[in-house]
Amino acid sequence: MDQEPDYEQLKAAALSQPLVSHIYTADPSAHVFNGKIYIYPSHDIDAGIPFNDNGDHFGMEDYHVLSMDEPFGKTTDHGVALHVNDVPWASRQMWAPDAAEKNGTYYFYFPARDQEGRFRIGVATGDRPEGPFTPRPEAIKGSYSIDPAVYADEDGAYYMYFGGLWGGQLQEYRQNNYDPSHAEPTGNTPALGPLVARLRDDLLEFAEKPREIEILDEEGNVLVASDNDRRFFEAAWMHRHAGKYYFSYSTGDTHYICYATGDSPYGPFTYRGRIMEPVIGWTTHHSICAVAGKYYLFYHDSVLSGGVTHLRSVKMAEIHHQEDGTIRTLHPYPG
Ligand code: FUB
Repeated sequence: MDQEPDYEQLKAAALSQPLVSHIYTADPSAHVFNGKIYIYPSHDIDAGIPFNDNGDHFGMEDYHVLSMDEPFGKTTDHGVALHVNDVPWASRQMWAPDAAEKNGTYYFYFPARDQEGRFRIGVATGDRPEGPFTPRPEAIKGSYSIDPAVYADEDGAYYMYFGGLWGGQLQEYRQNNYDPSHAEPTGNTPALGPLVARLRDDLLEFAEKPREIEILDEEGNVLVASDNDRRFFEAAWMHRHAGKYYFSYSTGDTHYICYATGDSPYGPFTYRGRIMEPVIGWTTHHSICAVAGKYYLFYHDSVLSGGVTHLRSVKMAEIHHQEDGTIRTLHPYPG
């Protein structure tokens, strides 16, 4: 039997400490708005649902927005920004969100199960980065699965990246069509890719059908399904550095945060390495935010809750892009 980790020791050895400890938070999407860092996390609770591979125990009901004036500064919790009871189409499981700003309006994107139990992605708007946000009555047309990440490109276009396997239901879709008889591919067949869709100018709907992204190995072949150490699982994120697009993601059951680079927001992206080794807890999920010329990784782990996988805490650490464009791998417990 595996020995229970010493959480006090892990806490002391950790790269960083939770940004807040009065609530559990996870899946942090960080942005700079109006000169401040805003963090849009999931709000973890214990909904009393037993653990399973479908992630049913992640029974979150609402979202809080966090902010700080500067990296590693005091974190403010702005309270409830959106509750599942206020979203007409959603039934449960308010999972990893993101936000974007355009012309002074703030757009909050979130996945939740609809009344039939299928994940959709919704949008809610507000006039302040911390909310509250008013949800649209319907989910985004043509949206499915989980983990929206909205990237504002330098030319003014906005793209949504999304998708997640297993409980995130991505394996039940092919070419945007739902068929619950489909399972995750296996063996040497291509792994399922994440999706990307450009958003309409009003940022409320897709401007195009979602396209599957290819993540390639060093020889230019699409990563295969059995390559669990490198294939996409969930937690898509996009950032740019030195003219390149960096697509980063979680490998799920192997617990890495990896990245791949390319020349277009649509990919293809070539696998480049790991940003972070596994954290305590099953899930790993992150965002990358540039502040005053430095890049920060926002991530989570379950050390504070003593390893409870659905009670996580958001943390942050600086990351470094090296001369050759690679990112130095972080170890979450280096001490
Ligand atoms: O927080 C619920 C789910 O766990 C997220 O949507 C996934 O990315 C994983 O972190």
